[in-house]
Amino acid sequence: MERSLVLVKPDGVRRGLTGEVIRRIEAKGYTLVRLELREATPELLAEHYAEHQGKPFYEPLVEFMLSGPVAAMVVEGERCVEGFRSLAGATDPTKAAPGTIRGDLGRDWGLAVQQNIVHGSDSPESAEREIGIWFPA
Ligand code: RTP
Ligand code: MG
Repeated sequence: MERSLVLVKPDGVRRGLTGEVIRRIEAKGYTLVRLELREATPELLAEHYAEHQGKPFYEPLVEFMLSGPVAAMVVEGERCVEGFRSLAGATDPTKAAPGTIRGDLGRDWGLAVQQNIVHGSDSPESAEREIGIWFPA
């Protein structure tokens, strides 16, 4: 069965949207197999966001991800990686379609980085890599 790593980012946790994100995941029919509220660390984020190191938004992204607790979860279900990306919507919450998490609940705050409530793995391979980082065996 396919798995995805989903994070409710610090903005989502701060705004009390963790339950709403879980509700949408479960309503879709996916299963939560791990769930933990935790603080990220610079080391963990350097691994998680390795592909973004050196990009202009990398430093503000790490600062944002360290600004409060994150709800980390492993979601399981048929094609759930692609399925959760559909539930999440476009990266830019202003452009994200209504009906999606980012489209319904996110907006542009005019800050240095998109604070867009959730992360979802972008491929089954990324998912296994990210699950290993957040939930080492
Ligand atoms: P995610 O990895 O969080 O699921 O989001 P994504 O695939 O839609 O976006 P990605 O390109 O992987 O970027 C990772 C996160 O970096 C922040 N970002 N801000 N120009 C900006 O302000 C900007 N670009 C990227 C977002 O938090 C994005 O989710
Ligand atoms: Mg991404």
